[in-house]
Amino acid sequence: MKLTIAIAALAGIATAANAGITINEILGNGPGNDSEFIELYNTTGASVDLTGWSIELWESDIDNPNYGSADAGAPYALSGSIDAGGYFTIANAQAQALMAFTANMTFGNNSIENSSYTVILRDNMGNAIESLFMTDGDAGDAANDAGTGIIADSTVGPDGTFLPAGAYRLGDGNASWGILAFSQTPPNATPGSANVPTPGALALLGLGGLATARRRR
Ligand SMILES: [Ca+2]
Ligand SMILES: [Ca+2]
Ligand SMILES: [Ca+2]
Ligand SMILES: [Ca+2]
Repeated sequence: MKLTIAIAALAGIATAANAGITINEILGNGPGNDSEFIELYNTTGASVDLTGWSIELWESDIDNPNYGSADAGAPYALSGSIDAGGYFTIANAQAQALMAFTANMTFGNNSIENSSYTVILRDNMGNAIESLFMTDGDAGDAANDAGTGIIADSTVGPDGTFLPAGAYRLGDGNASWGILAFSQTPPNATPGSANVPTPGALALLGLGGLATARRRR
């Protein structure tokens, strides 16, 4: 028994160490027509080549006939590298203009949809490195990988009865998430720079557990 537990623990550590790159922040439905970006964060002490990596977005509304299909222009093929302890952003032009940053890669408008979706980060071997389920809370909506149900590594939402505009880890690489405000009054998005926990975000967590890192079907 003890041996089994020890092996499981080691396996867990190995998985975390292998991942290294984490989905750190996402804004899918923000000010303007739709400011959108995804931020990755390198938790390791070495630069990582993202060539061949991809970000998938899967339609996750059970009442949508496209449930389980790739959203918008997904998957998004990544290129370039991410520095040790650094960030990598993919964003639409509007988000870059509004938030005054230059993304590592640019995608088109409406690249992240505004109802339940599942984000999967995949490495150059096709391994699922991490998954994030953003949900509007409707019964039946579910995290999935091309239509096959998964238990997402993280689930965020709903925000009231809506899909959260976005989500950010409460500190880079933190296991817990806060919800980004649609208005981009605090808590503000920080594409390409450190995530800063805010009292507002922590209060959200304390009140309703609206954002969690818990696994959910
Ligand atoms: Ca829904
Ligand atoms: Ca959107
Ligand atoms: Ca959806
Ligand atoms: Ca950030």
